[in-house]
Amino acid sequence: MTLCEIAIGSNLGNRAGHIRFAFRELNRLPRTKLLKRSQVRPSAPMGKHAGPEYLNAAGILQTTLSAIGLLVELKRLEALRGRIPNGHWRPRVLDLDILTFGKQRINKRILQVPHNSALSRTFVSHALADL
Ligand code: PH2
Ligand code: MG
Ligand code: MG
Repeated sequence: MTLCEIAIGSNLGNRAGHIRFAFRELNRLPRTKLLKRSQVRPSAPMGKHAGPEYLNAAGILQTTLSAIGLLVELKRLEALRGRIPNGHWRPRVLDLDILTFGKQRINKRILQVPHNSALSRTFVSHALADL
């Protein structure tokens, strides 16, 4: 059983609806429970592709999935909401990032955990402070 922190973001379409969907579906993943959910806050888009304002949130999951198994599920949820892979930091309907996965350190091309660059962003640290 592993505790992990997930960052949630959306800056396209029905942003609040996408975040509600994320919380609901995270709690329905196989072998997984959503233990805590942060508030949802607006935040100015950070990074090179200025776009619409984001809504950001975070949650804590308890899971017996592997980190890669969880990543596959998160990508599935993003796609269900209509996300089309369109490159790094482009506007997106739903972004679900694994910030931490227990004490594991993972350095694969598809997954880096802990997600140190994300953990240092204010829209992530504000959400984590709620948990
Ligand atoms: N996500 C990004 C890039 N910039 N800015 C905000 N405010 N919130 C995000 O979630 C975000 C971002 C890439 O994942
Ligand atoms: Mg992200
Ligand atoms: Mg992502």
